[in-house]
Amino acid sequence: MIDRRLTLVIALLASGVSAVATSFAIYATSERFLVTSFNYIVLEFIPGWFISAVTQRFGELALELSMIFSGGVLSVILGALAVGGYTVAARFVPSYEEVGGFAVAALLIFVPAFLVVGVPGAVVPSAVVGAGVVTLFAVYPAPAEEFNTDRRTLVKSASAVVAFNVVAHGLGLVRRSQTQRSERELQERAQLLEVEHLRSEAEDGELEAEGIKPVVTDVDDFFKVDINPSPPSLDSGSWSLSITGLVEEELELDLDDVRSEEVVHEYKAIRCLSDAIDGDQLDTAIWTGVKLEDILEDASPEGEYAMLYGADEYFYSIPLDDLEESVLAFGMNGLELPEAHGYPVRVLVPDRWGKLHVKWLTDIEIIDEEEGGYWEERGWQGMGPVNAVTKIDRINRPDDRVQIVGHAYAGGRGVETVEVSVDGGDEWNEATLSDPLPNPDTVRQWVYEVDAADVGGQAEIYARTIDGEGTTQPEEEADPYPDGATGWAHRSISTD
Ligand SMILES: Nc1nc2c(c(=O)[nH]1)N[C@H]1C(S)=C(S)[C@@H](COP(=O)(O)O)O[C@H]1N2
Ligand SMILES: [Mo]
Repeated sequence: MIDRRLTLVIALLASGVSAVATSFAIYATSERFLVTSFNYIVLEFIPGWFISAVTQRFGELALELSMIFSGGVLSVILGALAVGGYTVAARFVPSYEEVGGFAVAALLIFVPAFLVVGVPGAVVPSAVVGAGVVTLFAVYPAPAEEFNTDRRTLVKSASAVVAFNVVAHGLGLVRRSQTQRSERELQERAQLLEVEHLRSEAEDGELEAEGIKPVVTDVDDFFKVDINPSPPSLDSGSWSLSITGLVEEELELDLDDVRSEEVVHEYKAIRCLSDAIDGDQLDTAIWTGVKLEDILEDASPEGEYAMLYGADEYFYSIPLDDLEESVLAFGMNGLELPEAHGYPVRVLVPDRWGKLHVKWLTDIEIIDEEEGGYWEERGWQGMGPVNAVTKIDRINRPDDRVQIVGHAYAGGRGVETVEVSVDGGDEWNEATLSDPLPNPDTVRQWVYEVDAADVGGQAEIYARTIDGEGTTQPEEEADPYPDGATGWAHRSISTD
C-alpha cells in the first residue's frame, strides 16, 4: 500500500502535466497552447527589471525558461483542481463517484483553461484528459472517496500516463516547427516589456520643466528624412539581406536569420546632417536589433569598407570598423520598426550623421575603398562624427524667474556639460542636466534658471555644450550645407 497523500500528489501531477502535454500535442506553441497564453499572463505580472535581468543572463534561453516555469505552475494549478474536484464530488455523491467526480473535475479545470485559451483550446486538453487521468487514478479498483493506494495498479496507471505524455510531447515537438511564428510573438512580447522598462528608466532620469522635450521621442513624433515622398513598402516574408563583394562566403539572410543572432536594445539618437542649430531633426529612440558584427562575421569580409544599399535608390559606403560597432535594428521603442523608419531593418552607426543609418537595407557589398554615398553625390560632406548641438526648447517665466529649458547632443562623445549665458556670452553658468543614458550617443535635457532681476531688460541668451572629450561647441556659425551646422543656440528676450 502507498500513502494516500503520495497517491494524491502523483494523481495531481499526472493529470496537470497530461492536460498541458495534450494541449502541446494539439497546438504546439501557437496561441492556443495553454502555456503560451498563460505565459503572456505571467509576463504581465513580472516586473520589467526582472525580465531584463533574466534575458541578459540567459539570452534566448530565457524564453524557454519562462515557458517551463509557466508550464510547471499551470500543471500544478490544473492538477490540483482536478484532484480537488474529484475528491469533493466523490464525497458528496459517492454513489455516482466516477461520473460525478469526472464531471466536477472536468468543470473545474475547464474554467481556468477556458479563460486562458478560450473554448476550443480548453476542451480536450484540460477537461477530457486532465479529468480523465485523475479518474483513472481514483477508480481502479478504488473504494469510494479513496484514491487508489495499491502499488501495482498505481504503477500501471502511472506508466500509462507516462507513455501518453511521451507521445503527446513528441507530437508537440514535431508540430512546434510549424508554429514558430507565435514563439516569435511571445519573444516580441518579452522584448516590448524590456524596452518599456528601459523607457521608464530614461523617464526616471528626466528633468521636469514646462515644454521640455522628452529624452526618448515617441515613434509618431520622431523626425523622418526620406529621399522619396513615401517609403518603399517591403514585405518581411520575401525580404532578404545579401552580403556580397570581398567576402569569403556570400550570404543571403532572411529576417529569421537576422533575428537568430543575440538581440540587443540600445538607446541612440539620430541627427540629420541638414539639421539647423534651431532645427528639429534630432531625436532619440530605443532600438532593438542585432550587432552587425555578428552578421558580417559569418561572411568573413576581406575589404575595408561596406557599401550599404536601401530598397530605394539610397546607398552609403561605411568603413567596416564603424560598421562592426553598428546595430541592425528591427524594432523601435519596443514596436516593430515602422515603415517610415526603415522596415524591416535599418542600420545605426554610432557617432555618425543620420544619413549613414541606411533604412530598408537590402544589400551589403564589401569593397576596398571609400565611395561616399547618396548625399555626397549632391555635394554634402560629413562622413565623420556628428557635430555637437544645443537646442533651446522654451523659455518659461515662472513668477520673477527666467527658466530656460532645452536638450543637447554631442554624438558618441556624449554631453558632459551645458553652459548658458544670459548676458550675450560674457559669463557662463552650468545648466542642470538629465541623467546620462547608458549610451552617450543620445540627447540630454537641460534646465537653467535665474532671477529675472539678474537678467538685463533686453537679454541675449546663449547655450552651448561641452562634450565628453572636453571640447566646447564652437561659436562660429555655419549652415548645415555642406558638412553640418555649427554655432551656439541663441534667443533674445525682454524681461521688462
Ligand atoms: N534607404 C534610405 N535610408 C536613409 C534615408 C533615405 O532616404 N533612404 N535617409 C537618411 C537620412 S538623410 C537620415 S537623416 C536618416 C533619418 O532617419 P529617420 O527617417 O528614421 O529619422 O535616415 C537615413 N537613411
Ligand atoms: Mo540626414
